[in-house]
Amino acid sequence: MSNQIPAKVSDVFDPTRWRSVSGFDDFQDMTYHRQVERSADGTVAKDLPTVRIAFNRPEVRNAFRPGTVDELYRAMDHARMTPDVATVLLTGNGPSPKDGGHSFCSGGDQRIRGRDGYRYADGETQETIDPARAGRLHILEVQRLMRTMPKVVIAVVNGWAAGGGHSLHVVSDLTIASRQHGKFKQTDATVGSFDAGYGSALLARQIGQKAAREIFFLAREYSAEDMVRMGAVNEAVDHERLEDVALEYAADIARQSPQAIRMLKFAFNLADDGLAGQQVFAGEATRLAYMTDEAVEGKEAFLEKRDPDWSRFPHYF
Ligand code: S0N
Repeated sequence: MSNQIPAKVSDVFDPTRWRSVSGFDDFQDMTYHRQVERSADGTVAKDLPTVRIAFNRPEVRNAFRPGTVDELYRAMDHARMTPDVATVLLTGNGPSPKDGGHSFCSGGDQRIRGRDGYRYADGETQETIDPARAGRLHILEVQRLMRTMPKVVIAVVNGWAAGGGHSLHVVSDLTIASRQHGKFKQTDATVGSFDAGYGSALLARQIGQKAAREIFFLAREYSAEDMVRMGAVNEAVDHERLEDVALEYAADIARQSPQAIRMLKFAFNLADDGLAGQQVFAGEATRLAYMTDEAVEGKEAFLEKRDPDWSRFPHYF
């Protein structure tokens, strides 16, 4: 593990609290950090249970292109698979070196949106693109991962959350936003796209049909305080305290039972996610059931080629 203090990637990022996660040095559009405790001499004393995944294209308001989404998915999946990570902070680096603008994420990069829905990487054309990688709205794969991963994802909205960036905050379990720079605008319909899945329907479940339709149909700008009033954001905080407060949330989450947090997240999702939500919840319930003597008896009876003896297990609670 590197003791190196990482570069300062954002105005609200305190590099001494983080280390770069190894194995992700090839990232171009995202950054991925693990929270650490450091000794007085700067060496890493221990890892803490929070990671920070951030869009790193502030010059285009942290818009995502295909490679950005690939990197986001890789970091998110690594966080999912890291047993001692409880919370993911999803945020945006910046401000922009061009004009000082703050952004969480402004959604799909409109400069590389193809007429047929493809999103081309630099230099690619419809003729040269690898068909296996073309036409994928794979930000939706990230949304599903965020939704089904057994960790709490907190959107830390440091600036603009627009279009597909707005949807990522909707899909996050919690949202904290900068009082001064956090701004929300659902521009999908303005540019002829539409997140007809979680971005709209889940938002309607969260804040009600009329308010969600207003956000999409009018494409107006909302402040962090507006969003708190609507119930779409948990808290608006002073900009300079944004990541401190996010880490306070994460510390509280880390004090809870991991099993209870998983079951609660999956329970909150279950009804809205239909059978897919039931499957995720049921998978965790089955894993728990495997830990009981009753399930062990079923497995052992099979392996010992005998009938299971259920007599020790009641039909009631
Ligand atoms: C965010 C906005 C409101 C900020 O306005 P502001 O502060 O006035 O800044 P600008 O001067 O407009 O921007 C600064 C520079 O950044 C560039 N830029 C900003 N956003 C984008 C972007 N999304 N793509 C490419 N470039 C962007 C500006 O062009 C400018 O550059 P320069 O300095 O060179 O002029 C404002 O910027 C804004 O409205 N941005 C566009 C927001 C938007 O419409 N996003 C796309 C919405 N649609 C989606 O995200 C698709 C949804 C989606 O991803 C999805 C959903 C469901 C299923 C699949 C998908 C999928 O497509 O993958």
